[in-house]
Amino acid sequence: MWKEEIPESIRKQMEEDRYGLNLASFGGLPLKREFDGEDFCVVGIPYDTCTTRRTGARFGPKAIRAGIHSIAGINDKGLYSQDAHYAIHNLKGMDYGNLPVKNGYTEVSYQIIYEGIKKILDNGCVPIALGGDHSMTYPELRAYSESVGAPVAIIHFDSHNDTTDAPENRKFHHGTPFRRAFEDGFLDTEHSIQIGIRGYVDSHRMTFAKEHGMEVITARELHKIGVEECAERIRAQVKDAPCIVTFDVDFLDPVYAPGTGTPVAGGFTSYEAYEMIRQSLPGLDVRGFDIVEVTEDYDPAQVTGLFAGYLVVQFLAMLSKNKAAKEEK
Ligand SMILES: [Mn+2]
Repeated sequence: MWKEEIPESIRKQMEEDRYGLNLASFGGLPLKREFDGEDFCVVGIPYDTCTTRRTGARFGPKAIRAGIHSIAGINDKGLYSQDAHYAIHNLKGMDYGNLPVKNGYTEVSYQIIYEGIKKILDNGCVPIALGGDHSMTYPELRAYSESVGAPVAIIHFDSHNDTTDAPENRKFHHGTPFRRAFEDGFLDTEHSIQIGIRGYVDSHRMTFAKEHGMEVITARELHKIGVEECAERIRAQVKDAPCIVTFDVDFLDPVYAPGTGTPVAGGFTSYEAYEMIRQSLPGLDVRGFDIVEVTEDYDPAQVTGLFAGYLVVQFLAMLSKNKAAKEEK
């Protein structure tokens, strides 16, 4: 027979489900839909009908939540990241679960995404959206710009510009969100920046970005200048504009993130991505975050979800440090 007595501290940890093993919430965060003064809210957007090549990003939220289990959890000191050696002590978070999008029905799903992000913002939380294909950032930007009362800038990590000028009948897909967002007045291109671009570089997509004052750092350029200089250029472009971070996992080289729908070789390492978040975001007015295009069906080792979960932790660490710095002032 085992000893029936469980020390109180251990019992508390067990009840906290710190590795999210029960209902697989993000990092074991409380899975709920009522808000209670949280700083951030994780939300899954399992929509991938707007992909143009390989589908499966609808399973991204599941893969990202699964990826986080082994690397972070809630303890008395908050959500922590072993890599960052920093306990996220001053943020209260929750996991909203997934938004009830309907694959195959783009416009109603956009409405659900817009309403979901708006609700999170209206409750004073920073949304952390787990995608899903990249088209979801378009309705997200509507919610952000309404919340701010002005167009919002993007810090956009991707191998593609996602500014395709598609004709009417293919207006909405994962290659068009930032052109649509600009046309509708949700996107502040003049403080926006795209980083890591290496697909369709000589095309109208790139011309659009440049014509509207959006800075672009191609993959080739980034390999040359390195993370530090890139972080400086991000900060110089965004300045104090309200912005969001939108991260397409195909920014990474397929070696580091094989689980994605439109991989392009010649990309970046997980570590470079984490450093980019750490070095570029301090002091910026970041209103939200999304990580998109995680398609783990193509990744038998499941390293893509692991990367993505960990990226969110890096973002939360920055959010936490920004909050602490603001409170010190
Ligand atoms: Mn993209």
